Amino acid sequence: MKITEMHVTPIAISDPPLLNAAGLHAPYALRTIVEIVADNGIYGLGEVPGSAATTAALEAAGEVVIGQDPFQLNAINAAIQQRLGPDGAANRDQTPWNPRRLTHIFSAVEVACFDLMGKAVGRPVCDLLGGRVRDRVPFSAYLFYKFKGAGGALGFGTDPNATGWAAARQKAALDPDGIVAEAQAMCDAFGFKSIKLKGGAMPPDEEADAILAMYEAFGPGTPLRLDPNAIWSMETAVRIGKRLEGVLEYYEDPVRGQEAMAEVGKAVTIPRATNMCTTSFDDIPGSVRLHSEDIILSDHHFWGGLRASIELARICRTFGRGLSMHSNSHAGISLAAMAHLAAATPNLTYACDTHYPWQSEEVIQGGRMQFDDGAIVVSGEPGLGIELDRQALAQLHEQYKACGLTARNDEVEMQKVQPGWQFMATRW
Ligand code: GKR
Ligand code: MG
Repeated sequence: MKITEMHVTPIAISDPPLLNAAGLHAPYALRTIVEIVADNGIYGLGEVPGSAATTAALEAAGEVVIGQDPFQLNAINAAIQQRLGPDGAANRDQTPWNPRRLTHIFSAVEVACFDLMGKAVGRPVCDLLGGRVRDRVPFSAYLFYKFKGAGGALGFGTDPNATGWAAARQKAALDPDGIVAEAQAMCDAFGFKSIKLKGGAMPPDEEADAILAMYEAFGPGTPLRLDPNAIWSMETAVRIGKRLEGVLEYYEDPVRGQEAMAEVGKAVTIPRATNMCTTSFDDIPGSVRLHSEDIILSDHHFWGGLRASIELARICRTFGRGLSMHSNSHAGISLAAMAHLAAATPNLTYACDTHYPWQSEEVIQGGRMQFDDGAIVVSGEPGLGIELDRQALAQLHEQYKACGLTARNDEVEMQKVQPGWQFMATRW
């Protein structure tokens, strides 16, 4: 089997005005969709965080992917690396998301190849990753502080006819009551059993109050997580950590860097998790030496694909790290890939993150994927078990062209609402 075509399509999906340490989500989240077609007519799909640079890099990668056998992932990786050059330094310190280009590009291509391979042999992707250890992949409710509105256009318009979660997700959530209401609406709508609050947006004690309000509302049996995206000082992280001991399931990136995370671990008994200080295989020696975290949030987009994520899982098992999964705003191709990966990863024992409830548009046939009592039921269909909705893809590509965004920049979006606002590596 030979790859004969590779199509790269940037899309923009509506995203509400969600707040985080880096600022405010733009009205649209950018994703890039990759479709790889083989000489037998079978196609495979991949999806990664989008930007104009990602599109250009994927198009360049396409020049060397065409002609390859989709089963030869090592050869494809080597060819892409030769075409694009090696990854630069992760530079994770200054941005809340990971800019490693090669890792991203290969991840998109690799997932599309796995989809293709699965369709070619008539087996689901999880079977190609070692076989499923679970049929259902639990996800967590991912809460954000947010401004009122639905997103989709600057001005954060709301749809007066929205009902259910679509109505709830338009409401503002700027204090503990708002966060509890958001949590209840999201858990009611999707059945999630674990809850994560994206912090770093409000003064730390207010975020701790929101966690304590949820502990009160949901009871001690509900796993709670708080993620300030490394924007707190050591003093704040230790003080707030002490307030939340016995309450949080895990404390995600309270401070910046492996050394600082290790220091928090000496003072606070809550397990520490990261998707910011240990984000690549190069970071593993430092993680082990310092014990910078107890749990690593994997993400196939950022760790270099599905096979790399399985390798990460084994490293986590070897060095006594728990394993959870990180998310950004995404569509169904990513969600399907996350579900197959989690299904085939024995030690992925925490409910995975997903931003999916905050999005409303889809590129896959049949529309939005459904959560069943907080979980995605892993498809037994060949490949990822999804098909491309070509009309929706074309519409979301038009939306990409019309929206004018070329890269994620939450600081610029925040400045539209609060002139002069600036990202700070340590704010509180
Ligand atoms: O989308 O605002 C966001 C998140 O803050 C995202 O950028 C993070 O990468 O979800 C992520 C996290 O867990 O750090
Ligand atoms: Mg995080």
